[in-house]
Amino acid sequence: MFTSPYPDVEIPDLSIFDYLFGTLDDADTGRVALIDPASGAETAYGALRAQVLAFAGALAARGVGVGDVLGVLCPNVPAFATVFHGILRAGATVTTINSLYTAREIETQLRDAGASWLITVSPLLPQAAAAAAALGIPDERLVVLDGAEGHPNLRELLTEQAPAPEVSFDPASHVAVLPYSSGTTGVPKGVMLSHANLVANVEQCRYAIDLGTEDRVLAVLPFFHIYGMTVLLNLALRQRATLVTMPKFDLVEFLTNIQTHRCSYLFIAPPIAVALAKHPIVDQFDISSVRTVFSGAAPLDAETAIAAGQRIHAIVKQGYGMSELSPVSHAAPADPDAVPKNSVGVLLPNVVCRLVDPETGIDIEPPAEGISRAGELWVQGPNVMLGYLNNAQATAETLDADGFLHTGDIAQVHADGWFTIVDRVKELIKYKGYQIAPAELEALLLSHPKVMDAAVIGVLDDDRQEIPKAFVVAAPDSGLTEDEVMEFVAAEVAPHKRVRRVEFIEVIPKSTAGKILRKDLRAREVVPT
Ligand code: 4UW
Repeated sequence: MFTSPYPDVEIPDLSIFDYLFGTLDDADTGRVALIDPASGAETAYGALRAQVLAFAGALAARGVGVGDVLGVLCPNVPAFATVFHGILRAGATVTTINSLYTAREIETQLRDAGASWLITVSPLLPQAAAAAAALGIPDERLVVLDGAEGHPNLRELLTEQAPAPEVSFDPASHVAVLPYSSGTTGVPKGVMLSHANLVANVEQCRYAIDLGTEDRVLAVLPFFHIYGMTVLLNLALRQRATLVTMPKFDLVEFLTNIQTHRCSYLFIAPPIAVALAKHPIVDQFDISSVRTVFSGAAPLDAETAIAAGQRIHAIVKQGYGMSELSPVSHAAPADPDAVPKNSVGVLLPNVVCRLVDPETGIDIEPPAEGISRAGELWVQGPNVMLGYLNNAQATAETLDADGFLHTGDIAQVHADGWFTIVDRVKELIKYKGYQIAPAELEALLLSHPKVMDAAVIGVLDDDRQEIPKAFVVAAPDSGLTEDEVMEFVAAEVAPHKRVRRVEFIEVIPKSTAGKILRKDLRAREVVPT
């Protein structure tokens, strides 16, 4: 068993609202919490707290409380913070939805999560309304933040000034959020994270990630994904830092926002590090305000990390996380030279982990010197999820009786206590840091009349980016083409889930139990390592 180099921290037994906003003192209330670069509008911490309370009050006045699930389909705008924390303050549960999802995907998640409300913005109303209609969510429970005829909007709800309700729940067992993750196998599942999970992970990160009050953090990673939710919406707000919100990634806008708002701290996924290291346009901007770039969600190679750091004169480092871990378990320490650039750092306080040989089930011992053999990373700590929603079997397969979460990632540990992620044994594919569940694409492909059988795995493209590739058995004489397959999928799923390569084969390799033998397919390919 491996332990953290940090002493344990005390995790306050509070709801996420009380933890973040209950401790707001007079000096904090005037600080800027959020900046919307589009309008230049600034929201101070005191104003944010008032909005969160007012939103909670408006929901409570409409009967929302403990036991209700509300979907949030919204890009990164300051109002996201109001809505997210307002729902939690009302005692209800939030399921955050990727804002690029199609109506079909939104409907699937809302249905699975048991959501009875949906909060969105007008540009996403067509797909939101289609999903809401399919589920029988009436217009008065489909909130359009910036306004749309026949729907409640944010201004209206906040001006009611309804008092925030008295709510009572146990932070340790009450589900705060339901992000969706495919885990180690199958289709996306609701990850039940309690208030205590969220509070714990912020408190753990506070000791391991050197983000402070004076930092201006560019919020380009989506708040709907667990990474942005915890490190931006929760950690940055707890640290009383300032978030500069970006609804979508665009390199020029990204650089412009850093330059204009003097951002000092960036949380990113690896493709942005590649751009910082290589893209010529970076030189046209003054981004000297940036002191730290923190990458996660997919592997970042040392060469890119070093090149990006040298070019922009900033510290570039990595962390590791997973939705089921709320999400952070490992992060590179403040001293930039303490761990190599390809390392995800050391264990956060209050977490322990094991590396288990997937073949033998035997624990890998700490090496006396140098780097250990590779094993599956198992993590235990206060940030480990309660389980998957309505899926005891998937929960039992992922979370063992001792509370260790089997991550499906293969890692190595160095004698000095730092880890590297070297492989993945689960089905999950990551495209630019976003999850793709092969099982979801396979089910979709099988619904095509000309597809007899299909399997999807992650392969590397020419830029060494992981992309989904479909192996398809076409119906005899159907004339099915690669483009037809790709277009069929593209029409049904968010852009990151699109199948980007297709190969027709005679038969999908399967075990006697009918399970797709992904490793046989991987053996034919250049795959991520
Ligand atoms: N190297 C290699 C990495 C890495 C990685 C993740 O979509 P999910 O469930 O969750 C995430 C969360 C990432 C994250 C959150 C907070 C944070 O501080 C941080 O570091 C800065 C990262 O992505 O996908 C989980 C899966 O993503 C892969 C790995 O396979 C994991 O199981 N993954 N980080 N640094 N792979």
